[in-house]
Amino acid sequence: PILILGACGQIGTELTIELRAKYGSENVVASDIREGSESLMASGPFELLDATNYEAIEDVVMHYEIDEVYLMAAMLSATAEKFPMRAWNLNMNSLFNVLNLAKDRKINKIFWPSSIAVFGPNTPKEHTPQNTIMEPSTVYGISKQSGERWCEYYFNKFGVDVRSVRYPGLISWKTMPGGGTTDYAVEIYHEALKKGTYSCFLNESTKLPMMYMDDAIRATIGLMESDPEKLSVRSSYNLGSMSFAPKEITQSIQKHIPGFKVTYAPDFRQEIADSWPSSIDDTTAKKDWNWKPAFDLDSTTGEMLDNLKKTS
Ligand code: VAH
Repeated sequence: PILILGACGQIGTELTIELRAKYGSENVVASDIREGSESLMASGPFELLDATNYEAIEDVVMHYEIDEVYLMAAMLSATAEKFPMRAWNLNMNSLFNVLNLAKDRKINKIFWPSSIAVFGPNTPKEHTPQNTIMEPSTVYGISKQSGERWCEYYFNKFGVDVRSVRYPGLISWKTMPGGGTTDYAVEIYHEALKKGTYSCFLNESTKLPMMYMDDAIRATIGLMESDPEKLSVRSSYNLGSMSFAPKEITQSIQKHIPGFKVTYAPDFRQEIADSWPSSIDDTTAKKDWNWKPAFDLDSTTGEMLDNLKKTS
């Protein structure tokens, strides 16, 4: 059976749905610090769990005979700048909990998300390589860089089968993101439909690597199902699909909503975004486990607007 920590978050919600569809609801235990949507709570086993509490996780792992853990609980980049020590505690101690469960052979496979936030201001910005300078300047990025080092260490020293991808900004409609710098790319669709206008907290030319959630979920499960012999990276894989700036996503929306207007009011998140790459080289993921994205900006916009209209 599988345990998802942080199952009520932006990625966790969709991973829970997909993994339950694939492996059967009873084989996927969802957990979070608070309860989730009615549909999530009704669709299979759920446990209230604090991902920083080792004994609580261990109890759930033993009770359900869990063998795989997806650790999706974290504090994201914008919020982490406001609460550095809480972010470090959550992001790192939750990882140590699952790595140590695997080291003690209580579970035998882990997925842990890294992020383009591991890169910093002096990292090459275009086609950022798998191996390059990484001096992250955000609390969240520091926690992700450190987490990658620990994952690789536990793989090399203790044979822990931990797998990871560096997610770009993720765009989805089922669950709002919480406290990220790329959240503008989700909010903008909601506001375009609700108000026809949006005030963007990044400037119009801030180009960032982005991905539609369906691609991100497929990549995550695809990596977890890959032959371990083929995996040459045990820190975290670069993962790419598209890159765009607020002005491009605005133009994409205007093809459906011609009168849509965006104003720009950069806030503290501009500095975070400026420290990140503009595009990612994911050759290694393509080579090791046949990664291939399916959504570009216009197909993402079509999916987002269609689904938000249906569910609003
Ligand atoms: C954030 N959505 O903005 C997350 C992600 C690459 C960005 O890590 O913090």
